[in-house]
Amino acid sequence: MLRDDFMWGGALAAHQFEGGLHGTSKGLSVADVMTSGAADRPRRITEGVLEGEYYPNHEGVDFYHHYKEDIALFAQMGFRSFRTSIAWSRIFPNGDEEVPNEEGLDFYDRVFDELLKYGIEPVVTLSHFEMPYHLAKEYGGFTNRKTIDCFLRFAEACFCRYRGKVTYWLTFNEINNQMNYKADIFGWVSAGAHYLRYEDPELAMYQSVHYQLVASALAVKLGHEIDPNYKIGNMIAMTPLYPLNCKPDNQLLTIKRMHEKWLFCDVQCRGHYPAYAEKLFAHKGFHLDITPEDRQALAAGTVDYIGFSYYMSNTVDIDAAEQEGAMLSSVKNPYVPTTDWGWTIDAKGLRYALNLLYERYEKPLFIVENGLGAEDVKEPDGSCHDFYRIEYLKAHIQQMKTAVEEDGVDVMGYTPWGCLDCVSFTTGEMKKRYGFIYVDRDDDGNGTMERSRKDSFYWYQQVIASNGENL
Ligand code: P53
Repeated sequence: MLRDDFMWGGALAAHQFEGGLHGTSKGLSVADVMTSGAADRPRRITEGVLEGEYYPNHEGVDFYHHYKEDIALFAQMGFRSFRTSIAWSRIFPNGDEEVPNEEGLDFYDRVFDELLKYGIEPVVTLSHFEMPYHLAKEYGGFTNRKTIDCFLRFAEACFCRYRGKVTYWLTFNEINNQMNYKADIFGWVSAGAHYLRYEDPELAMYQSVHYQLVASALAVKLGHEIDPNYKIGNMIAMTPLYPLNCKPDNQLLTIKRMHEKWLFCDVQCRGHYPAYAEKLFAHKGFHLDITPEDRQALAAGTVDYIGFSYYMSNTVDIDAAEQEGAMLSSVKNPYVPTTDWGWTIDAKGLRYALNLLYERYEKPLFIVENGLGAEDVKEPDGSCHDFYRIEYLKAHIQQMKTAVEEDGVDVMGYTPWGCLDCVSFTTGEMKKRYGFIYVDRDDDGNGTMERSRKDSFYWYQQVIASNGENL
């Protein structure tokens, strides 16, 4: 059985669903200069907002004006929690102001009040891929130590303002994605930096990651000082890796490649860099700016719980890696199918991930994202028969329950991604949908924004009502 107070809900991120850029005091964020793309056509990052380009995040699915209606639908499903993020550039439009922006603060007051009215607990990510554009442009984002102070001013404004309304916080969304510094989009949204433009992109990435880890730790400490009841977690993209076979080199490669995720979680849970990271910096000759005060900060700011996303597993093979010379690649796993966007569908991988995390840290785990991106069909009568989504979620919830009931893993909650259809992060598309609630909006920005319930809406309603017993 899951805990009685299990936090069933759903998850979204401000830049992907809020909209509310035009006609408000919100500043541009790094997500606001990203065009739309597709599975085979990467999103482009433009120099500011250009005439004639389409930026899907500017309007998202207009939660800014639909929040009452949307939250009522979440309540109807029985949500006990809702994970969202605060758009940093709504609170500090440029990021380096001294004083927060009242209109922005007020918006989230209204959103949190509306959630609390229905007994829905907000779970809030401070930074989900949406640093103010000005900080990226003028400071180089987190490659610059000054950005730590800007982030802390933002964190403080939120921690002080929403005291008594929000208890559960997360610092940086999927902080480990930027390890793939060769894909520009990850460094851009996580750090506000184009790592590839640096003389040594890998060095720039590790330095920036260090400043983010310090910022995260200082925020955890500050949050606890402002309210000792605050529960503050980290957030990693947990894509567990399997070795392709029992070749010893593949086993070792898997350990090595998992370090790309563990590094972040190790620092945020244990409060210091693991030995393999210190060795890596030494071997590469990276003399990072890590002060004794930074190390104290990391030690004093360990997280209360671990938040993570789980969508898929990946598989590694030493021969393929050597051939491509690309250590970050994955090979095909013959035992699991893939989605239309090429992500593996592997429910047991979730149980595996939960075990890996719990064995390593023994901290409560919160699955703050999971789901299936698929092209849905809305029927003329407004219904949507997304049985494939139900199948995906059901299998994952079953594996989560096995991890709790048989393996003894402590899971606090489950908030599937994109509970309301929203703009896809990697492709900027609308047609890659995750929601229980359909939104009438297409890839070119056409549509009425009308909301309607999919079959999965009614299914999830009974899952929550039975605390996961009736799947
Ligand atoms: P979209 C990679 C692997 C797992 C999760 O993604 C990932 C990524 C990409 O960083 O991102 C998370 O919309 C992210 C959300 C995002 C969601 O996955 O590209 O935290 O912002 O929307 C789904 O299908």
